[in-house]
Amino acid sequence: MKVLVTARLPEAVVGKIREAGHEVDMHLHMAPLERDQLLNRMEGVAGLLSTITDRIDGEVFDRAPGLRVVANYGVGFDHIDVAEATRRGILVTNTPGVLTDATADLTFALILAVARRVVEGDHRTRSGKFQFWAPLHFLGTEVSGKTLGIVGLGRIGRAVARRARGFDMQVLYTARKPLGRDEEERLGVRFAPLDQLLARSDFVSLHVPLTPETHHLIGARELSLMKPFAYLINTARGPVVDETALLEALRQRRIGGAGLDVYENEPQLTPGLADLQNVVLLPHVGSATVETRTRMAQMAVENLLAGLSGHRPPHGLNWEAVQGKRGKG
Ligand code: 8YV
Repeated sequence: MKVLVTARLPEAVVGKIREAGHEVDMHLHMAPLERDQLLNRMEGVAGLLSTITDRIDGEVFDRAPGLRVVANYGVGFDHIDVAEATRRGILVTNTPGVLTDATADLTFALILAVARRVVEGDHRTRSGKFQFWAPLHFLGTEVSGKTLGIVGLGRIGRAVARRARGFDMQVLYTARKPLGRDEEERLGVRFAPLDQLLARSDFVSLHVPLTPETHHLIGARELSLMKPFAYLINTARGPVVDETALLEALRQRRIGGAGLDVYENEPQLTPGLADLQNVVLLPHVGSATVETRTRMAQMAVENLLAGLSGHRPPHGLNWEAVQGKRGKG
């Protein structure tokens, strides 16, 4: 069967698709496939291994009537129309778990970077501006012992909570379904409704998927509830935050700063954001370690091969629904 891999992945992993007897068409350039290129390359495709930079919707499915599986290289799948895939009997899979630690680590990298002005300090030192030491020079905010608000306590949110313990932080969280008391105690976290969490936290870190309910979850009103010296950290999805409102809050110093790995209109930034001192901006690298990206590729390929051979994949998002459809079809 024909498999389209829309981004360059390690040869050792892609080799597994060939070993299984499939023909692989892999996009080899670093820059993502343009929409037209993606549509043109869909002809005859039965398996699609794709990334966040591809919008996978009905128009894509129309080009490949024999498409059986879309294996997403990543845990978040807001760029894939899963309902439409299900309607057409196309299996969609993702790669949960393997990127949890890398993303939680990066969350802490951002917390520390914004609070201790790591990037600003690096620039200052490189540019020869470190000319003396003084007691009141280059002060930041202490992280240890502060309150961290985790919005969304899924796999990554929990991993962030575990790391926060090492910094003796108090951890508040919001979740669709609060945990039981025992589990809260085990994790060292306490439930707070979003408004309270925002008002009480020194660092607010977002770990919710992007859905219609979480779109602009953090807007002008929510930012106005935050403490004037609190920091917002986003390693989840850009559109969870109203970036224009965030820019305004940062400009007016209504919050202390922000550490962002994701943006509302990625890879574009809201004009003005990059001019601010009180932000650290990363290019969506939450899962970007050699170890994690290799595991993601392996898991995506396992999912893809299972789907192509009609077996239950390790991480299918719509396996049961698709089985039901195929059964009827
Ligand atoms: C990936 C991510 O970089 O898994 C996710 O949801 O955002 C990142 O880990 C991206 O999805 C690659 O497709």
